[in-house]
Amino acid sequence: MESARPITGAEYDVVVIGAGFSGLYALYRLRDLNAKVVCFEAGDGVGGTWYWNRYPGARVDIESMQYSYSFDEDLQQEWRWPEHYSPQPDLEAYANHVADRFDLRERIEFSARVNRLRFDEAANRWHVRTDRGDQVVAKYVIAAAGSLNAENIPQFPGLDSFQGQWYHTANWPREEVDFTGKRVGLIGTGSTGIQIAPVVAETAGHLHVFQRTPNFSLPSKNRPLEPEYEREWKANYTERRAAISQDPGAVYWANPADRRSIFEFTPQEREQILNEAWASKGGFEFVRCFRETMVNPEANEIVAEFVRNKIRQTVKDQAVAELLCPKTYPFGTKRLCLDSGYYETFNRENVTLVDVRSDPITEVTPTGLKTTATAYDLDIIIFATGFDAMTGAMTRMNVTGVGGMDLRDKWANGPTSYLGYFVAGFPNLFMIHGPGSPSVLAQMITSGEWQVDWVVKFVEHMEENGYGRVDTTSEWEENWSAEVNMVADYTLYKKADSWYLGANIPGKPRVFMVYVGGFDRYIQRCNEQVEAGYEGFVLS
Ligand code: N01
Repeated sequence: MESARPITGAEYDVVVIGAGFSGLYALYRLRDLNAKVVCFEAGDGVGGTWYWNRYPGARVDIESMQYSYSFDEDLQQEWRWPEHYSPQPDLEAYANHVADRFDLRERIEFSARVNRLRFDEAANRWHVRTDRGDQVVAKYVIAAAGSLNAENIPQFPGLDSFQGQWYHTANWPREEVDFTGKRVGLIGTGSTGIQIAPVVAETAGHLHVFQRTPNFSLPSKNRPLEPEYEREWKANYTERRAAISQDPGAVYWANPADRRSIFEFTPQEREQILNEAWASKGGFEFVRCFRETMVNPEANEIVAEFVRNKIRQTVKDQAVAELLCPKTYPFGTKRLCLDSGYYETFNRENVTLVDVRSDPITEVTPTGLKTTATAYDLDIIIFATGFDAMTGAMTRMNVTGVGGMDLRDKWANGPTSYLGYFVAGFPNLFMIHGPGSPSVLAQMITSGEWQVDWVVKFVEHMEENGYGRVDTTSEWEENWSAEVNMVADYTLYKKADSWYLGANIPGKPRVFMVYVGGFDRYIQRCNEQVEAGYEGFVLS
């Protein structure tokens, strides 16, 4: 698509970065302020995560009846989701529908990636540039650029020499990639690898799955949405959306959480409860069988071993099954995956699991890739190797704040923020789903809506009271970091080398970046600080 002419010299009230679900909602809400707004979007369409991650098998892991906007009653009543867990094309279609229905497109500049953000202290204005040549000035910036946006491509020597095709799943082409008869190598077994493997295996000549760390995956039990189920949701949206805002994961659960302790039951009873949940519930409901799964190592191990046994029962070759069993970190401390037939894929003749923990990948060659022990001939390499999560979208934008401070320097020892929104020394810059926010541990459309509402109210407060600038202080960042760490320490989350800790990126400081205190608690904390007279904010 030919890009429009760059905008130069224009002044805006607000620049929104990213036309994903939060960015779109920000554009919608900012209308109430009558503000002059522009949104820069790197892609040539809306949808953010659901625009970029168009790999085969990409699908949401929260049911679509709730992984959807709540702000407009007509929208939520009229929109029809064909399946419980929507595939990427349906989510992208929904984002497009919302952009059109609410006339949001006119304020979006597509194919314009923000690559420079500079704060002018004297004028309290952000100077924003894009790779398309835009140069504009704005009082406020709302960065809705995504927690999982900056792809991680491991720097294997020789990648440039590869004569086949290679793709990162988060930058998948629109054109269909034909795997028929091809020798395919898939690197990575996180949520993405687990979704793409079964689909590729259907047509590939041979699929090698290069696994460094196995993941726990639960059956999604995805199916077409039953009309009765849809009717029930639509009749009860008000109550259910209200329940979502009271839930730590911003999720509506069909069954109330079981507050019973796992230790009240005999091993046989536990097995029965877990089996019933596994067989009937689908999705993350399984995690809620017992109250202490995510905080007590012994309880966690019982659940972990139950899931390992499911893997052993599903995968016929027991040596392969053992390799697929996660044993080095507690259940759920790396993001849990939902799958549609992942483990069954390893029963296919045309699929081989390669353990690159014991035999690491050393280089890409013109004809495939090499591990320390073996050379693999491949036509296609798929990198399902994840993201420079939580911080990558921001640090890749060349952001400089007060005194020319570079955000990368500011975050050299790990990201800091106040409430996940603000970084001291970077005034008038609001992050949505930033480090220190609940991010992926709360259902992201709802938590994004809530964060955007909070930011818009904040901006309203500033405008009504004639403020030109809002900043926070290092002290308040430290307080918030301490709170983020305190709640994480109460759980088992820090025991895994996960992207929550930056452990997937070589050299990234090991700092827990997600607020695991719960979306409900997060709402409370953000509101408390405002009600306490905007405590922690420096308004001038
Ligand atoms: O990325 P990941 P993802 N050599 O970082 C491996 C969301 N999401 O794209 O674990 C070999 O989880 C790496 O190995 P290890 C969801 O929040 C949601 O899968 O670091 N392997 C790992 O196996 C999720 O958590 C949905 O040892 C290398 C994999 O690559 C987040 O996105 C769907 C390697 C990366 O896994 C990220 O998921 C998809 C190397 N050098 C994603 N470097 C749904 O809603 C990395 N790996 C369903």
